[in-house]
Amino acid sequence: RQSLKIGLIPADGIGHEVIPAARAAIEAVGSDIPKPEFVDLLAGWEVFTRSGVALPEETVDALKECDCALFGSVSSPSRKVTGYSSPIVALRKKLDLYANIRPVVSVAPTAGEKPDVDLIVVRENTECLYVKQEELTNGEKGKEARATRLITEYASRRIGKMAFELALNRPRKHVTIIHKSNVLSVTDGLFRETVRGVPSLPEVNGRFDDVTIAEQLVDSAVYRLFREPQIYDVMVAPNLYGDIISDAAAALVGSLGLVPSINAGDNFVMGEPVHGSAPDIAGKGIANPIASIRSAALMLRYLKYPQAADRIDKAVDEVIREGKVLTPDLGGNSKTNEVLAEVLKRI
Ligand code: NAD
Ligand code: K
Ligand code: MN
Repeated sequence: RQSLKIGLIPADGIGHEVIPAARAAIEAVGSDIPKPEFVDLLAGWEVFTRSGVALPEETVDALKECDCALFGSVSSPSRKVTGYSSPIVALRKKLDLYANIRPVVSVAPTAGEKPDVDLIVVRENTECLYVKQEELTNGEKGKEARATRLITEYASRRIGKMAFELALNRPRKHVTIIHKSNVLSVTDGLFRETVRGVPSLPEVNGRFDDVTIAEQLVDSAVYRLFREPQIYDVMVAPNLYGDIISDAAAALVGSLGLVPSINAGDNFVMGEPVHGSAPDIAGKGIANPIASIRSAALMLRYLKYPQAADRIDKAVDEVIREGKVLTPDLGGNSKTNEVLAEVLKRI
């Protein structure tokens, strides 16, 4: 590559405060990556209220010309608004970013100490209840709402492969399948069986034979996550469970403002902090930029620039360990830009 074309979609709320920080971190790694070229793109609630479109065609077209992208967060309303549909859910489908990879790692107080939490949530990113086929009807006893929950063998298999692939590169090589097939034996049953079957697929050729497999019902998985998070290495889950488990895991490491993710497909990757647009703190300049900065590192790692990713991650680790310049979500009183400045100094 001569240059690295990166689409930037801050979207709404604190997205405008944290995505510029991620951009600055990428610029700081210099020659460890091809020259970055940034493309500012629109999506979200704010652009919807101005133009009536939450995900402009131009944004999707421009992304297809990019090597990768960073997405901030959208402010999706909790009520139904005619014409509005979450652009992040749509983008994941349009670009076939089928895996949402969310590493949750506690930063040890001293270097070299084993962190209590060191896991990756691998969330299926295209189906489950997020196909958003909902209907409201009038039943005999009042309104009735229904939703379709789609689980396919195809999507379960490719997310399973992704989970085993990731496990292969980790010391513990352990995959836990999250499901609720004691109740949802057809949908979650298909997910569970398909993921379990991945290691014996002919095309896999025994590559995953060293990976150990466990499974856990989603409710008790959350319970065990809080009591003994160290049992988890790679957790693979259908879309909704993966969404919930990763926010829960974020609480274990101190803040949602720390947890990064990538939306990955076979041909494209989009970094994205796990958190939302945080309307309660938006505009105050106190959003934690670390989740976005780490999302940039994760994206660069996925694109096979491990040196650049390591430099960013190490700088962030140091700032957290030192504990002097932190945003309020981590008990500090520093601003977004002050945390960024500390990170940039160390990159
Ligand atoms: P949220 O993640 O925005 O906020 C939850 C809590 O965590 C808030 O108290 C917030 O202040 C705090 N927080 C989150 N990120 C932080 C950061 N970087 N630094 C410091 N504190 C941080 O979740 P919510 O309040 O339930 O949702 C707000 C909006 O975000 C909703 O409209 C929701 O639809 C949207 N959302 C979008 C995405 C996405 O873009 N993928 C994900 C989740 C929620
Ligand atoms: K987000
Ligand atoms: Mn979420």
